[in-house]
Amino acid sequence: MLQEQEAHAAAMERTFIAIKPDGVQRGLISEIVSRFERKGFKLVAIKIVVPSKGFAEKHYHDLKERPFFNGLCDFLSSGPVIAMVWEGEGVIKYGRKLIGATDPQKSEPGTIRGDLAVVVGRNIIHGSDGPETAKDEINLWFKPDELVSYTSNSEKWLYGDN
Ligand code: IDP
Ligand code: MG
Repeated sequence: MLQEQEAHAAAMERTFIAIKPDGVQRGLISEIVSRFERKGFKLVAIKIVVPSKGFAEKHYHDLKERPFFNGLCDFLSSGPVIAMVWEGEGVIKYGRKLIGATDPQKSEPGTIRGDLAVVVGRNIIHGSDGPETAKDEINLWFKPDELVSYTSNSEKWLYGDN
């Protein structure tokens, strides 16, 4: 039992998820939050913020050589963004599955972008693409004391205890 609890704790991951200005303006906050929530992932941080252009450039620093970088950073800083941290086993990789392919034309139906977006420049949501990026992005967007560690009532039903 203790071993299983330790294995569960070790498998726990956190990822950074943001609803971009288009998702907020289109009234899709609750739709997106509910998809992560119903899956069984746990919300450990959330806030609404209008990022500055400089902040957007930091967030997307990996893409600074791409032709769409400037427009992308203008867009991310154009209005309110919902910044979140979600926790759960496999949440980094599975969060990307829930989100779908970068280009909504290629995202499968059933994914967030597949169901709710049409073009790559307005694909409504961001999710960290790996463990290192997740750590960096959580640190960029949140102070440590903004992350809330707690045990959810449903955890034993989601993960079992034997
Ligand atoms: P991701 O959001 O699926 O991780 P990235 O390749 O990291 O995709 O690109 C970051 C964001 O840049 C995308 O979500 C999208 O909004 C935008 N983007 C990516 N490729 C293009 C493009 O070819 N044209 C315009 N915007 C793009
Ligand atoms: Mg990315």
